Amino acid sequence: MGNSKSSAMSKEILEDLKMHTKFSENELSQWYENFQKTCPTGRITPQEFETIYGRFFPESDAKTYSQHVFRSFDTNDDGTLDFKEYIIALHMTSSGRMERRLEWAFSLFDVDKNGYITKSEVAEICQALFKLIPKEEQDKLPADESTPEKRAEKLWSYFDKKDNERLAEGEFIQGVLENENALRLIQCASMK
Ligand SMILES: [Ca+2]
Ligand SMILES: [Ca+2]
Repeated sequence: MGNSKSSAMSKEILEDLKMHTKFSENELSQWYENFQKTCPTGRITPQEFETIYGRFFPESDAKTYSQHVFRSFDTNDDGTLDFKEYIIALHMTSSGRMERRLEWAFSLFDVDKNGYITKSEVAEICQALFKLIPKEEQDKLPADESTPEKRAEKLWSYFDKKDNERLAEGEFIQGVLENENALRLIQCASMK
């Protein structure tokens, strides 16, 4: 690189991240260094993300799911993940606080980012989740979860909504908190 400016995190971003996450300045600087190393351009493309993500699911097809995860992390919608988005994502998905993780889950299911989840969005994410389950494990699933369509149907039924109604964030989070099965079904089975 040879450009010293590009290797330092701006004060503004650092302050922002310290405020919005529980990470320390030390941790953030460490991550920034690693991020710059793996990603010299400072931006992760969907293709790079797919490659990174796919390593966690060697026995299944993580492509569609990783695209959804990427979309949920790309908060400014510019088609790439910058360091700030990456750290916020890390914070939300690894947070010990269930509610924070469910806020992220909501953004994952809200495919068109309009602030509501519809039944067809649930169906779309269930399709992607299903592909993460290795073939031999798919065969062992209970009858009412054995296809993406059935899984979506079952999950939607926990929210007490008609097929043409939609879920707001609070309803989604509450519904999942109140029902262990719903919590299980919004996650990928192989990621325990
Ligand atoms: Ca972005
Ligand atoms: Ca939506």
